[in-house]
Amino acid sequence: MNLFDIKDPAFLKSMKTRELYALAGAIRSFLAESIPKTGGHLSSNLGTVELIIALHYVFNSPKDAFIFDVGHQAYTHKILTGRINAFDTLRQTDGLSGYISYAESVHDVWESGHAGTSLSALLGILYANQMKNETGEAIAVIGDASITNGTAFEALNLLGGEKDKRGIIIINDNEMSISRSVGAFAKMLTKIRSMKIVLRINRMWESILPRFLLGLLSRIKRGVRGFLQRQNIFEDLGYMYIGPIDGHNIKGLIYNLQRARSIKKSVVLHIITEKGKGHPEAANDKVGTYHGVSRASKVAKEGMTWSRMVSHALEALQAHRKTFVIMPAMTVGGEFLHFAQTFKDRYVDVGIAEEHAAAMAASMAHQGVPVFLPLYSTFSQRAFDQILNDICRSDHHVVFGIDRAGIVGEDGSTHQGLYDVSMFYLMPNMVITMPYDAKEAADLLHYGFMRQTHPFVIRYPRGLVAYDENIPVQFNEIEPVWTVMSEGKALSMISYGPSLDLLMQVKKKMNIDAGIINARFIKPVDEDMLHQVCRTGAPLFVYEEAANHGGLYPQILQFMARHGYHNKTAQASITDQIVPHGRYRDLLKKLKMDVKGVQERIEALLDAS
Ligand SMILES: Cc1ncc(C[n+]2csc(CCOP(=O)(O)OP(=O)(O)O)c2C)c(N)n1
Repeated sequence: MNLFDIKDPAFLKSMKTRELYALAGAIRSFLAESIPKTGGHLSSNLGTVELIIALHYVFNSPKDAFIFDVGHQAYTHKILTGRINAFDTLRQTDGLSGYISYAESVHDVWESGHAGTSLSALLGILYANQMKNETGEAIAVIGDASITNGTAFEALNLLGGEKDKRGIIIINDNEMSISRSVGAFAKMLTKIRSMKIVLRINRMWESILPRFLLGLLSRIKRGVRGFLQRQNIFEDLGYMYIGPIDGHNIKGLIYNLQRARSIKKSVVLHIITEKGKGHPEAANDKVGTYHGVSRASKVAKEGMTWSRMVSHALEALQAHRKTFVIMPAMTVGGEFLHFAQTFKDRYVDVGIAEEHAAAMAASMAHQGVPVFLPLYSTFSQRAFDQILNDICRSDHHVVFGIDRAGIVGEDGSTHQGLYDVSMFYLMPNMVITMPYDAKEAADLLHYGFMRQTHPFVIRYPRGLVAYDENIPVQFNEIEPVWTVMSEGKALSMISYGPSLDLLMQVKKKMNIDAGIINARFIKPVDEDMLHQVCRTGAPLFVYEEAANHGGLYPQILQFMARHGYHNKTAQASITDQIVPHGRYRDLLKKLKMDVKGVQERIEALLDAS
């Protein structure tokens, strides 16, 4: 069949097993070819092809709700629900989202992007169905790493105790998070999985026995297992556990999904998949390089990622201060692989557990250990309470590396790093910084560990920075003040981070006598510099690639009100809106935060002055 003709998953129902396998082959080939062109989650999607086909074969979406944890592994679901024609726009501006999207399809019933929420969503649907007298099933697909997330455990606890509700939880176990899964839960799954003989025997019976005999056999097996073997954690929590099941055997998947549907209590279906299946490099990748791939680019990009630059500088800092790194599951994206291998005793990957990581950091800091806690800006939101209550309230000296700060582009609304400045601003004792360039980043890192005693944030964006790894890192003393990057009298422009480059371009393009100030210490503000700037009487323009509310601009306005300054002001930032996925430069343009947009804002400001 032609994949491009698929409009709706109903066509699957009449297909023979043989045809379903052919379909899986065609989808996998399509994904392997298409994803590298647009960028996207390669390995996770290559692993879920048969599972998603079997789900749509057995259940009736959207009456039956499919909930995908994170939502990064659901490309086959997008294809079966009629979206293949838009795959060349995947993650592009105005194109198909890389995640589940309410706006795209009625079959998309749970958006997240952040890990661990699917089981809560499942419970939400079960309760909503009860309220609305609806009968649909709710099925959550959650990875072996995401299920170890605290929020997933909270829902697992609740659902297991529900007597009159039945949810189906599918654990998609590929032994991998982005890198290898960590912790005791992963070990437990390995133990169940390592009874490979069980898997092999299951597979054999499923391919040769008729259905009624399979049912009889599984009842006998359960009886024998209950007799001989300790129950596993899921059974202890009140679930019926079915598994391990080969997640690439469509016949077996269909049989077991139908079985799950016929059981009265909540079910955990433990399926074993191969991340990256069908793509030799992705399948053999134990590090996580193929979890997400970037769009193929014709131009060689210069520089190094900010993440790599920071981890490299932190390695150099070890000669001055031994620091411990607590990493919640982002070793690869955060570029800490080399650090982890070099300083094995100073590094722990704690899994997808940002809240835990922050509380643990507070405790280590209280013990006097210098801790570096790298968090993507968007995932730092998860740890709001621990950062506020356990770190800032007690004024613990933890240094945060807030990665992917600002607009992240293709990952979209769930991943934009726009809220951390506001979030950290309201936290007492917190010091917030953002370097303009690599040199300033190294100096701030040094300052953060060697001179600060308060909780300290260094934010840095996605993307590249000019940096040569071969030149030994220099750490220079830095004062907690703003700097003047360019002198000028007609206007003062204030920003932080690489956005300052954009202001320089604006100055050049408009040919105006503007001062440009690097507010590298976002909190606390440099009051001396603000007095100097305000006293000139010149208008002020503040640019922040961050949410407006609670950002630097409101602090400057408060400062001016406190001190009776009446300079005209204007700003560019992200104000009370959701920023979708797309190319970075397209998004800046849409937000009127590119050179042209800023120029217009400044012209209006100067006209009004
Ligand atoms: C709260 C949060 N932290 C980190 C991430 C980044 N992240 C996206 S997918 C992923 C790994 C998920 O692994 P698993 O659940 O096993 O699914 P798989 O990709 O292996 O199918 C991580 C850490 C996230 N989405 N949400």
